[in-house]
Amino acid sequence: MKKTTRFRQLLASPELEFLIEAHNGISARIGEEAGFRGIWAGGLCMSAQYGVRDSNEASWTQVLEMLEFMADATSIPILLDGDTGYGNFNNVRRLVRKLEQRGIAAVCIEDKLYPKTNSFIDGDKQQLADVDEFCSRIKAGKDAQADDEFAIITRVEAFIAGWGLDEALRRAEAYHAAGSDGILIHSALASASEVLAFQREWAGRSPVVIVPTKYHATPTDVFREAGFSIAIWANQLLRAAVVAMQETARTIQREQNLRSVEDRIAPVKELFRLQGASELQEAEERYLPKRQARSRALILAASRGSALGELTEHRPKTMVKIRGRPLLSHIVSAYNAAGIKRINVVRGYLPEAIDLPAISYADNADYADTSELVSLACGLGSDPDDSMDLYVSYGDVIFKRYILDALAETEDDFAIVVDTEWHESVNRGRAADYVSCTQPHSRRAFYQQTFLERAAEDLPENSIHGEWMGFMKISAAALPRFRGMVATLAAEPGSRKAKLHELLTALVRNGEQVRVIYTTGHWLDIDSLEDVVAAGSFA
Ligand code: SPV
Ligand code: MG
Repeated sequence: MKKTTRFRQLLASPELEFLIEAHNGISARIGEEAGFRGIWAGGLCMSAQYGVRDSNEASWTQVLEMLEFMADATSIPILLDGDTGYGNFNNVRRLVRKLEQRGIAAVCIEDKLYPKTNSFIDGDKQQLADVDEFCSRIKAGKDAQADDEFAIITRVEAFIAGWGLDEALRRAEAYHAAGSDGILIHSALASASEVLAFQREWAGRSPVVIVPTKYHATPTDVFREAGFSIAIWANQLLRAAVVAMQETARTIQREQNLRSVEDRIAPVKELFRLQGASELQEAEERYLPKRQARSRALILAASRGSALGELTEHRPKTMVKIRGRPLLSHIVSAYNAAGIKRINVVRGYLPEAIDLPAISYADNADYADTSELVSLACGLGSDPDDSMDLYVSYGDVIFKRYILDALAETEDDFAIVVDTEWHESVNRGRAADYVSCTQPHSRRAFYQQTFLERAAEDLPENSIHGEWMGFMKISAAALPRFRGMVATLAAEPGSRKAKLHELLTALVRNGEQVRVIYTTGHWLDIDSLEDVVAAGSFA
């Protein structure tokens, strides 16, 4: 239903209806949410929120601008307090057309002269408009409206200006004859006697609207029984806000902290809600091009690294310095350079010694008696977010960003990076995760995808195709499955010491395809003092 029609219904309703004052978008929405069926955009509060006087100091187009925000923020009709119509008949015509364009349902104009001032400031000194001239404003406004349901309420200021009931009735009659859709009868008395006397004599010739600001103590039932059409609560929201703002400003100024105010003010989230922030998020989903799935990283860094001796007496291996920066900081930089900034590190040995900023931490308290699988389970458990791809790597492996870029290009659920230079590790007799794949590294592997078959530390040399560097990418879609598998495996008796290559083999056993990306070099596993030295030139 059109807002104009809804306002007409309020005006014609046999019940006493109410309008609540609002002066900007958020107060209008608050009024609607409270259950009001209509809004009074009052001149007093609209000008006050701009910090100026209710004397046409804010231009009518500035009022119009704010009205547009109010109409956009609400679904209920707005009655504008249009003061005197901002001029003569010509200004009223233009006003009516502009109000219709901005979705305003009705306007109230008062029989005074431009520039007007508020009725409660020396009201009896205020000059009323010539009746005929004011009627020309009404007629021009009615002729200008494009929508038949748009309403023009005319406000009789006879009581305010110190005239009596007869003058009020004479004027109301003339305005009614000129086409006014309802009379707003205003009074500055502390009792409702003037408006009640008018209502009795007017005898229902047209709907009568009142503003009980000064006679606020009169019970609402009195208005109901008198048969008024609408009562306007004309300034209470802004007055309430003023008290709250004054108290809050003084408190913050005095205390220079937010402790005592924080719980007494609306949470920021409430502002978001009133602004309709969630609708924008939904719209972004609908309209914006889908961004590449974002990624996060999980770094397993629980072990001490005893082979480094004194170097790890007061810090875990991942905090050993390479070129003046902890190993972990090099790893974080490589992730950051690949656009991955959300990083979770699983700590174990001397957790408080790992304190790089902008990282979240999970602690494997049992690190001394467990192995990588338990740390992985611990890290996965600490971050239940499955909306991003996950990269897993070790806190003692430094690498070039190239490795991450190669992984990022895969669209597989599971992908690992395998170094083709595995002979060196075999020759040096160091423990390494060897893998056997669907095909060895060759030119062919460039155009035919390679998948993992087995991973172990003790593969027979003739079935080794490479060495796994500990990098694994799990797609967001596969993460729930991956979590399940890790949890099941970690819960098995005897798996407390399980290494990650066992997880790889378990994935294959469960029918998952684990994509293999062959590379040569570009990474370094820090296992010994020699490695620390070598890392200096690598980094
Ligand atoms: C307003 O709210 O701006 C009004 C009502 O016009 S009053 O302030 O009582 O004049
Ligand atoms: Mg006003």
